[in-house]
Amino acid sequence: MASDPRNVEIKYTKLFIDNEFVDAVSKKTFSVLNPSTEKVIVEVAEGDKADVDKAVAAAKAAIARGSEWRTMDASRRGLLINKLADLLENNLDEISAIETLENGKTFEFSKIITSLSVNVLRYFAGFTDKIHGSTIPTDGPLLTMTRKEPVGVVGQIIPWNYAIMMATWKWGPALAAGCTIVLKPAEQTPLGALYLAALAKEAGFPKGVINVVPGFGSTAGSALSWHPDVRKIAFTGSTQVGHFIMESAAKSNLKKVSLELGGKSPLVIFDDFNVDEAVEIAADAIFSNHGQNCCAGSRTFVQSKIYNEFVTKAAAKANSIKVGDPFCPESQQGPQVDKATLDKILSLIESGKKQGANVAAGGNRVGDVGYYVQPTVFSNVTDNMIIAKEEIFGPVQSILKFDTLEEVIERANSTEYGLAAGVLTKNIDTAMVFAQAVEAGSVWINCYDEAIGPHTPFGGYKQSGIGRDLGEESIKEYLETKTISIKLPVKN
Ligand code: TXE
Repeated sequence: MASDPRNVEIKYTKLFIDNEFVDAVSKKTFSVLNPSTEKVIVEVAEGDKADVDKAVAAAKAAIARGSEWRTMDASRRGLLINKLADLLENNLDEISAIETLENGKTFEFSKIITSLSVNVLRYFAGFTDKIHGSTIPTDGPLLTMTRKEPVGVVGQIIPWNYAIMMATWKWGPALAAGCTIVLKPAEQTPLGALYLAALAKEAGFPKGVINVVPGFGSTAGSALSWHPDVRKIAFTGSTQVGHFIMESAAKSNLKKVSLELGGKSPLVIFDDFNVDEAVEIAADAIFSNHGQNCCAGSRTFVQSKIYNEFVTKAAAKANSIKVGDPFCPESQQGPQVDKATLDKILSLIESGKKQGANVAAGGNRVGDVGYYVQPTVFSNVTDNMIIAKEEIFGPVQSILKFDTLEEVIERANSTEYGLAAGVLTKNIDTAMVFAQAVEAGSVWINCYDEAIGPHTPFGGYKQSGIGRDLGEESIKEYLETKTISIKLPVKN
């Protein structure tokens, strides 16, 4: 890699179909921008329906009866996934530099996230030969067993906030189950996924098992979710697009659907918890990855007795966060991913000001080049304000006041989202009552955002999603269960 990671060479800019990098059928390209400089990094081939058709055909051939992939020993599939993990690890700095270049997260954070992605692949590599059915004591002289089979070709559509990690979250369980893949990365961040595709080829995956088609949601993404030969679609992104995906699955071929969508997750802080520690946990919960986290703790509920002290300290904490060039080691927050995201965040900040919330810190854009936003803290936020209801997906902390456990459970749950929640208290009863009552797929007690690793299922209640990523549960999303019964001459 170049000695300055900013100058990392971009080697892969075409669609990856059938183990080859190819131009789009239309020959069209689109620009990938650096959110820190607003300059074009590179032009990338723009996939559309014709390219999705080609990629799905390749993926279908790769899983046809008698194909190398379908007849491969499960243990060998595991070796291939492990090889991919090794290659990712060996190229960690380079791929992390690409993530920072196209996404804007700090280089230090990119490296942490890429190494977590290595762990994800290793976890699923270990699963390939441990996926088994059972024998069932049916009535009559029968031997009945279940067999787990891959669902077939899967379409995967991912967002830009963790470009590499989202690809590994989706590829790991799909490959462990024996499926073949067409991935559409987000239009803002196709480069990391293309790099990963090149590593998959180097690892030795047979052609057609993994295909990557960069392009836009309404064209390439939509073509994938409507495709009649795609048997399952896995999506991470906005709740709005989640609705489109469900609709296309319903109206095309009833493909299976798993969705990991947005959130407005509550972090509830009781007055028996150390305020300084709570401020740190709450800041990490909202400001990590510039607030571009589906499970961001974006509603900070603080009990009345410590409310004022918490707000003062939370503002000081936000003011201390260093915003700047994501490749600079001192930077703790880089730019937001693109202009549309910046504009959305700034307009939501304006709505907070207009609706009477108090700006305790930040509240503005930083500079006029690059999509930088000041870490922002709002106090005196009430449940009816837009900033307390809509997913901002930016570095904006909204602090709400509460008095009782019952009240805060009710308010925490009064949202259509249900991805995550946190509670900080020294009282085990309070913690457990909250954890059991809150409608969320992940709940953290006395921490936030911890243990999102390969082992733990991750997903949402209500309109935050359907199905689970990660953990053993995620593999089930990619499997069919076949029941086979054999008539025997005698029961024994
Ligand atoms: O998401 P989109 P965007 C939330 C967050 C953010 C907002 C908008 O609040 O501010 O969504 O972000 C593809 N058919 N989250 O616009 O549009 C698209 O190309 C098929 C939360 O980036 O949902 C990209 O690959 N695919 C979230 C992916 O969907 C379509 C992470 C996500 O884009 C499509 C990202 C269509 N019609 C945003 N339209 C999380 N859960 O972490 C778009 N896409």
